[in-house]
Amino acid sequence: MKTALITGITGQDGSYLSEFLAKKDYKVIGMVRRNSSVENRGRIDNLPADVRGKIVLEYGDLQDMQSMVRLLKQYAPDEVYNLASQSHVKISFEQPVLTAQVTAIGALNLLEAIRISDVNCKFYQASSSEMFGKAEESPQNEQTKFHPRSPYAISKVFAHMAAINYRESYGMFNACGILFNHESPRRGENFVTRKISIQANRIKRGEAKELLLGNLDAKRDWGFAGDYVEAMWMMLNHEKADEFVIATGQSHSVGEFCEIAFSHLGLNYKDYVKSDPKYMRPADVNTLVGDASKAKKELGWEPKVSFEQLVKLMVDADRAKN
Ligand code: NAP
Ligand code: G4F
Repeated sequence: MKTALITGITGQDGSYLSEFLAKKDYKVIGMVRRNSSVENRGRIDNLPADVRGKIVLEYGDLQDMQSMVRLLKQYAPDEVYNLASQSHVKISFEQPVLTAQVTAIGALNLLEAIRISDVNCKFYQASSSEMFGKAEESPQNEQTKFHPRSPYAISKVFAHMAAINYRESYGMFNACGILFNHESPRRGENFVTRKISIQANRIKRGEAKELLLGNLDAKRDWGFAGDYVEAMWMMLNHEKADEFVIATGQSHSVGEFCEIAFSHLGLNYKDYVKSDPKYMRPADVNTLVGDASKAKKELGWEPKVSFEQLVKLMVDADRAKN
């Protein structure tokens, strides 16, 4: 039985990856931060009992290297997935230093913890399409130049390059997945897709009158999180540590997401969606679209859920919760 250590296990991707690995008979060690309440563990605690039974939660923090050295020595994992970060782009403008401490230096802390613990493990870094930012070419692939547009994206570039540098310097098996946006019913409520799927249902039930958003013209390459965690595992089980873009190859605007979500509930989004400066960013990324040819060819990875299916499954999941 293999052992995987996951940082960020309580997040969207952490829950899907845990589920995926548990079904492959891994023992999963999830690093969790101390909180005043354990309510943020819902995504893990609600997994089926046979899956939950293979997950052990342990305290640790990306900002606390000692806690990670302890876990690495205790469990000697075969695979380490670094999914933890301050992952909200708009909030990174409000907390730039914290974002860098967690998302950039936190990743370096973990790489150092692996190096000094001398544990023989493979390492996955959750890199982001936000690193392309104001992209110079479209679609973006592994060779596209980075032009980060936020403290979050700058931090991700640092962590990405640190993972590559530790591979080159110390021979570590460090793979970086440059993942484009991926969503699900487990997406955090303040990311745009989930904000739309929740509020469209509230409007349908008569509990709200409008949905306030920021930039409706921004375009993203949106896929399903369940498909994307499989790519993480494929990267660590590939013959060589490398970088891979993971994307659907199609881009849609925030407005299009609203259109499908509202019409799925029999509503016209134009009657309810309004733009509010409060949700605008000092610098936004207007359009991102990824070219995942390398992952398709070398890993055999393919996205399975289409954009329209994704929007509808998120709206349906939030409808069923009430
Ligand atoms: P998420 O839902 O925001 O989850 C982030 C996780 O990081 C949570 O478990 C959070 O714990 C944990 N965390 C935050 N600060 C920490 C710290 N100091 N020490 C330890 N854990 C900490 O993010 P996600 O959507 O699952 O994304 C997973 C990773 O992929 C992130 O690194 C994100 O930046 C990256 N990424 C995401 C996407 C996407 O579209 N989803 C695309 C590209 C890259 P709490 O529950 O305690 O807050
Ligand atoms: O849903 P978002 O907040 O996601 P964003 O900024 O693309 O970042 C997500 O995907 C990245 C991968 O490219 C990850 F690395 C990152 O961790 C995160 O998971 O915003 C998407 C777009 C933006 O252009 C934003 O300006 O939607 C626009 N938007 C318009 N109104 C809004 C809103 N975003 C949010 N969160 N809230 C709004 O009201």
